[in-house]
Amino acid sequence: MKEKILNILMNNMHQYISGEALAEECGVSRAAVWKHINGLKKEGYRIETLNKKGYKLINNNEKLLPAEIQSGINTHKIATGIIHFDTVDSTNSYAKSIAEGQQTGTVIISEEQVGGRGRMGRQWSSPRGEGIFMSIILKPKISPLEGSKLTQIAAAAVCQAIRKVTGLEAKIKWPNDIVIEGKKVCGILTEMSAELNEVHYLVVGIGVNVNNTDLPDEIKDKATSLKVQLGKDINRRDVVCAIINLFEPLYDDFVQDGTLEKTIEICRKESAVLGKSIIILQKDMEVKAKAIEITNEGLLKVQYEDGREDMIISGEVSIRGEKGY
Ligand code: BTX
Repeated sequence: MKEKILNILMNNMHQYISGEALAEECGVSRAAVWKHINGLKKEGYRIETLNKKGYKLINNNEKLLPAEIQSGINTHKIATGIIHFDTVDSTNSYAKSIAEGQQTGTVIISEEQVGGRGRMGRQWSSPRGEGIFMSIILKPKISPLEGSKLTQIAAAAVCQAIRKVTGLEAKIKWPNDIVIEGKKVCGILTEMSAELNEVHYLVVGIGVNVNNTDLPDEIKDKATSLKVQLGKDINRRDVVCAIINLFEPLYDDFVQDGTLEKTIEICRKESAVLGKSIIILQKDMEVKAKAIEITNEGLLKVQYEDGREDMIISGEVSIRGEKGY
């Protein structure tokens, strides 16, 4: 109901709509309309109320507010609960702090992060209002050994979402980046709380550079944004909704039917590294190899220069293309 009221207000942006008209269109009482309007205000929407005239939605400056996202998704579990922040340390850290008490699929999203994190203690640049910073809390009944598969599922969903919304040729740089023209546009950080054979929860964190134009000097050479690539602003909400809508079926395939088939098909088809020479970076070591296959389990099969083959599990590994992808 809240989404329906929001939709009507959005379609009549900057105009007053009477409580009576809203009540009639939604088939509820005026008191119920008032209750939902208050709910929307609490979520951050600016709605003006004027006696006798009704309610008017003021431009929300494209914030990624929960009801707005929910009106653009068709999922059953993912993002049925959304917690929105104007600012937060890290959506992954916050998600972990509340995960025990949340149901699977809860999404944390923020307009900015002041302590955005990458893997192994690295930083993730997260300027206000420009990118997407979101984390999904998941509680699948899987073995902890399978946790990294969630990164592949998220990568497949984000890659498809970017292609669908922008038409840009996004590629997956195994295991956790999405790149365009060899530059990083998205990073995925999957974190897990588990015992030896039981997962308590996983948090899949997704950071996408959307409307950034001024990327920090340290990453300028290797990072890009959708806006830089497309030459125009992109609606962040469209990208968020597409990610959520594309993530759920791939996730369901995995947790309900135990199959990663579609995910791996996408990871192979859109791979930025398969068939290419890469450098594997692990702790202080750098080894040259060729990426030859992504297995059905989501591992990367490589061949070293001496001909030996190896299977690489994501986790502590990064790879770099010899030619910069
Ligand atoms: P990563 O360790 O693979 O990549 C981190 C590296 O990427 C940094 O060391 C830096 O070189 C580069 N980098 C930093 N910021 C950006 C950026 N905005 N665009 C491109 N490159 C960048 C990747 O880790 C995983 C990132 C996950 C981020 C999400 S955002 C929501 C959630 N919350 C949170 O704190 N992290 C995740």
